[in-house]
Amino acid sequence: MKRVITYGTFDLLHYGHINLLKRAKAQGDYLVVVLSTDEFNWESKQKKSYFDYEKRKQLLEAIRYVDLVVPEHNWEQKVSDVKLYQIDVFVMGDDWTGKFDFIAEETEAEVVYLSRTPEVSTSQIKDDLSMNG
Ligand code: C2G
Repeated sequence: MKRVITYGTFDLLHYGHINLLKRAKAQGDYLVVVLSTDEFNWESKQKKSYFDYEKRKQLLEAIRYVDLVVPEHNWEQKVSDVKLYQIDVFVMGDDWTGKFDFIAEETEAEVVYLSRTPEVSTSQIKDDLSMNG
């Protein structure tokens, strides 16, 4: 069983997120999504998600590619997560390219950066809605 992990806020879930989750799952057989808590978003990413953690978790758990959703509390938990969940492949969108290469040095996991889906983002959705009502 090849186990994959990825991280994110996944607010206002959109097809860019789905494309990422689909390709992440295709890297193995089991996908763990580590979902940023509301506190982590606010304190460390200066993001206030539209949907709270429980709702974002509920949405992710409804996606066929997702096998497990667990909380992301801080930036530092990735190495222990990879070990805890016996991860073989660590996946992030390529806006993070290079930022998590240390995972491959400190664990047995391979690090894979997948291309982002162009022209869609949570912040763009929010901007469009606030401008167009
Ligand atoms: N993503 C994508 N295409 C988009 C938008 C997002 O492929 N158009 C990917 C991002 O690259 C990321 C994942 O979807 O891999 C989740 O995106 P966010 O919710 O914006 O996650 P982020 O804020 O980057 O949080 O510790 C890592 C952080 O939790 C990552």
